[in-house]
Amino acid sequence: MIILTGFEPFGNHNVNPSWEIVKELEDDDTKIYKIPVSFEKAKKIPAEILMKNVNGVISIGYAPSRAQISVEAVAINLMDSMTPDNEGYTPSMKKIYEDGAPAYFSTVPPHEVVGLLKSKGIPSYVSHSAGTYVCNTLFYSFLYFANKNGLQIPICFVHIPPTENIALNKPNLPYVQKDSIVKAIETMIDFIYRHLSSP
Ligand code: PCA
Repeated sequence: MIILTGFEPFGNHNVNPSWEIVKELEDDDTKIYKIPVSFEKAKKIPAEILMKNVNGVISIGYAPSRAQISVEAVAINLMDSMTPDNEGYTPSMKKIYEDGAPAYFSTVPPHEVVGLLKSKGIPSYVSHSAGTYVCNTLFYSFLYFANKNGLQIPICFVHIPPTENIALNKPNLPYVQKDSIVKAIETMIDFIYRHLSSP
């Protein structure tokens, strides 16, 4: 079973393309979760999900100002935001988990993934910061719980740019076709099954 997560809308964005993509990929072997844009909720959800028998986790978040798919290399133990989450919480220089490491690396090799995506003609790059908003908190919390419980699970995070529907009336906004992003995530699911998940 592969777990895919996307987020609900946040800020002034009335759709979150991460959820639109994830919805397309649900099937018998792929379970999907819609994550609230809430620091407190996002830090607790990974524990529940990882208790199930999972082969891998791919979390997706929307990065409105990025122009390509970015595969995150690392999550850091920090919540620091200028804008409130959907519950009105605006943390400043707060640790996600007091007993957590300063950072955890993705357990899916980001350069291999990006190499594979580029070989399929999908523009993408390795990112070294998932930010300090709710996406980083979710990614960190997955890695924190896996680490704490000795779970060797492939866990990764992908930030996606705007899709064509969002860019329709914004002539200067960079975007990537939704179909390309769906193909990118399918490629990552396949990569996890072929190279990383235990039998
Ligand atoms: N993007 C935000 C939170 C939810 C989402 O889709 C982020 O990058 O933190």
